[in-house]
Amino acid sequence: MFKGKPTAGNKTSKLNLGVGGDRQSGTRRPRPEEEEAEGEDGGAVPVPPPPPCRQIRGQGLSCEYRLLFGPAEADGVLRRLERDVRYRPGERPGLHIFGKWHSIPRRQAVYGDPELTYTYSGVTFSPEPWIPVLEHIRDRVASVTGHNFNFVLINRYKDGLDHIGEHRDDERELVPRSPIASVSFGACRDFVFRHCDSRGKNATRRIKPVTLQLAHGSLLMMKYPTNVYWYHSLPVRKRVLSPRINLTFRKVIAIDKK
Ligand SMILES: O=C(O)CCC(=O)C(=O)O
Repeated sequence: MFKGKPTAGNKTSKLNLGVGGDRQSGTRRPRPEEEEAEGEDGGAVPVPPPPPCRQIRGQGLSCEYRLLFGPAEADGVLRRLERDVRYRPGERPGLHIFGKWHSIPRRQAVYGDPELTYTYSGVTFSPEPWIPVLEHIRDRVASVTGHNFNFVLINRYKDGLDHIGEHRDDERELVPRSPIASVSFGACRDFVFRHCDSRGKNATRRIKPVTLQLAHGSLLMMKYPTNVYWYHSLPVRKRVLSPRINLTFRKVIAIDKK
């Protein structure tokens, strides 16, 4: 099992997601139509209910969180990700921010449909073709949410020192108003949303940040208009010693660069 220690953030509102940890906690009784279906011989076969999901709401914040994979399956998926995902070290020194190249404190890879490209902090990525483990996760997300994604950005954090700074996923290649499906494996890490009006010295409003803990095998659906109003980050957490892999599935439009 791959577990990190969830840490306490004292200035943020921490949501008790109720489906946290590594356990599936079915809090509501399944409706009768979810309980069984008819098998080929006319006998009843159990149909698993969809995983329970929590709504996360704020001013312009609209997310859903659920455990998508049980612990054993999540362990297997993580092993396959560690074995099969190819990160591309050395191809670029990092990200181009305010005219300077910075090395990034994590490893990245992009996979997706062949005709797509995606520009992220000044770097244009061409995706690698889909591989079976990524298709497996993508298809599970589609079956639970009804959304089909054509692109995935993968971030691997070797431990709690690796992180991602505050940003919004507002790249012009994204299909307008489309959701982003964020699937996590490995160490449980804090994930912080901060409203755009409450950032830094020029904050015009006081809206509490929202901290979630993204567990092994979990899915966070970030729905419109979350990315218009809320920045998100994965802060440093020194007590986390094990790796984490996060996959953000996106709907990307092919842009004619001519
Ligand atoms: O690792 C995470 O949970 C966050 C990743 C992220 O913010 C991104 O891919 O834009």
